[in-house]
Amino acid sequence: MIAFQDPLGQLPPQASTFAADHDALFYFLTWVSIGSFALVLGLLVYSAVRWHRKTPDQPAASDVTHNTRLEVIWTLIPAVVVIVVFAWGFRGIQPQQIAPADSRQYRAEAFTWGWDLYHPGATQSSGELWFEIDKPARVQLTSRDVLHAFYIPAFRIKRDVVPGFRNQVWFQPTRLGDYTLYCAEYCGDQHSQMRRVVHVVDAATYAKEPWNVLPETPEGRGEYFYRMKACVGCHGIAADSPTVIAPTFFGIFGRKGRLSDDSEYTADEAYLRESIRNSTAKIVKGYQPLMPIFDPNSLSDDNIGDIIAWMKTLK
Ligand SMILES: [Cu+2]
Repeated sequence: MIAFQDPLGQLPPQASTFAADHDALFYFLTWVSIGSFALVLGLLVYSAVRWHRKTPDQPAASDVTHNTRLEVIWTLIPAVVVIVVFAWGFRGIQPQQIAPADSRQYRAEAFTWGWDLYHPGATQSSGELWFEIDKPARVQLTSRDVLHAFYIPAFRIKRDVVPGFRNQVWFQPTRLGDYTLYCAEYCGDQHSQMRRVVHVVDAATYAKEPWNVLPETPEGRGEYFYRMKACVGCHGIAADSPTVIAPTFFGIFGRKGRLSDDSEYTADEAYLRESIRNSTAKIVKGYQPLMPIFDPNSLSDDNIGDIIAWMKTLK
């Protein structure tokens, strides 16, 4: 591993063992691109000024049409640059392919538009991720619906999350702090909502399993799940929230209305439970079945109870 610091301070902090090498290659490419752009443009401008025709009938200053030596040079130099970039990139990507045997096993399942994130051994998902500093972590990646991509810029890792296919990524965090996980594959309307905080913590903090620490009241937990399960992307919580994609949660408990088959519904406890667990069972008139399905690993019955307790406060 080489030690390379971002000379312009334009990149995210280097928070994994992959970052320094990645940044060195990034700046090599940047400088080579700027250098060749300046060289070509400079020669072009110089030639245009130096040898342009001064009068319409001025004869050409030179009748040279071909220079083999020059052509060999301008073919060889880019070829060497391409080979260097390929070799550098290849060498850099190799260690990213195989996770060390002692990696902690995480799991991330993407859906429109959020993430279910599982810590090692956990059967219940959490909304954010905690990693221990200097410990390798492997994340298994699956999608419930469409293409997404697991992207943590501070770790310099990005991997496609493909429906029907298991992908994985690994890294070793080297810097304490909070970073951001993004979806890097445009996946629909609320794609930009697919951001989550990832924490790099010391061993003592990690041992306390902070991902199991939830708000104390049912209403507090309900609001937490509302944000973490990405309900927030479509359902507003104010009386005047937009209701184009999905109904607002304001005053939802006890609300009456019509379903797509014109039957009547009342949003009581049972109706809300069913609609959160199995969103396509009943569709409110005028809406599309867009909401993801939440199985009990993603959202337990207790979690749903918390959400309903919180919904009752929205009025
Ligand atoms: Cu996505």
